[in-house]
Amino acid sequence: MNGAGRGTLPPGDPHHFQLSRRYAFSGADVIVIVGTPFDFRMGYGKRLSPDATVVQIDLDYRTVGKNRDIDLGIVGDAGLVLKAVTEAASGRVNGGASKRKEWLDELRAAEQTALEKRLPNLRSDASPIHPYRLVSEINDFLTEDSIYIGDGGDIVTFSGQVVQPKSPGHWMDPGPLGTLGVGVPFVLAAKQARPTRRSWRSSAMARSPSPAGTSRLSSATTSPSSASSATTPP
Ligand SMILES: Cc1ncc(C[n+]2csc(CCOP(=O)(O)OP(=O)(O)O)c2C)c(N)n1
Ligand SMILES: [Mg+2]
Repeated sequence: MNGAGRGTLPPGDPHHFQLSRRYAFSGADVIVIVGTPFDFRMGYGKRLSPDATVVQIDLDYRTVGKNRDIDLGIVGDAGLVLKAVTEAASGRVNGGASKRKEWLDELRAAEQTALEKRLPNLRSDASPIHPYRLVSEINDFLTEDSIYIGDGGDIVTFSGQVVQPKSPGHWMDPGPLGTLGVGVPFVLAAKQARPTRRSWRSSAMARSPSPAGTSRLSSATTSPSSASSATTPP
């Protein structure tokens, strides 16, 4: 899942994977890309296995098949298209999820390996704080209603690997063009759209001339947005 899709599956869902996207792209037989362009996060399509059958669904016909050849393109509202596909496939799927168990287990193992690699930094007491520890601490504070807004380069990458928004629309980031500076306007917009929800903004503020191999992060702010009120969500 990329930023726009984060939270679509809740953290506990058996199909929720956060750290194995690249692994999945390189090993899958069929890849269905829904509502997102082949942008820098997918190596403009290069990270998808060249042998995979690729289906792309998007509302905008200009996005379908852009940057990478695809096997099937469907132009339309993602929700409506997926609903129609589900209806058409109902009762016709041979074996269903049980047939994909082996692949799902493989992905889960890749996910676990990636998590274990990060664990020392997630728990690190180092000063300045390691970005993994920072975003992990914020994640522990998120409630069902929290909207997480990331603004930056590295901090969004770190956040994307750790932070788990609880439902769709509860994560905002600089998007397919990586446009920095969206943090404050996104907080204002989120507050306007969902006045009773709490928004969290994370941005890495400064660089330090740090020794090679250590974090470039010298300070970071994480705060409940100044635009958010103390109103308890309903
Ligand atoms: C508007 C804009 N200008 C420039 C860039 C190119 N760019 C990508 S990451 C980056 C550095 C960002 O540094 P910082 O805001 O400190 O975030 P961090 O990487 O530390 O999270 C720059 C300049 C961009 N993505 N968007
Ligand atoms: Mg920075």
